Amino acid sequence: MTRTTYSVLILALAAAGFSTQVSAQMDHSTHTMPIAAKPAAASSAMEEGVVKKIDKAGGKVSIAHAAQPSMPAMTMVYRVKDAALLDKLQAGQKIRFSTDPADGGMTLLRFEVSQ
Ligand SMILES: [Cu+2]
Repeated sequence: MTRTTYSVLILALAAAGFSTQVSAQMDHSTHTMPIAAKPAAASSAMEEGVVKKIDKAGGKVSIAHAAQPSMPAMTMVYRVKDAALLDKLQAGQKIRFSTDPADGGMTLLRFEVSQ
């Protein structure tokens, strides 16, 4: 990301009242729009996805999530609420998971393996 686009992103997020979320890692910038427009839309409902990569050092996990009302299917990098979750996740797992609406759904709260 160039310095210019980064600045623009900061301004856009600040204007939307999300100035604290600048460091959030997203694979798709489109994710920002529904979050900023409708915080309440990011409910705690379970989402479906497939675990792609676990980054224990970074405390993150990549999940290819299924299409949702506000978003097409895509792979996104999530933080985890509890680092212990990273020990239970395995690449290739099909899971149902919930995320934290407080940060726009970018933090994995819990998951269950689906068959
Ligand atoms: Cu997404």
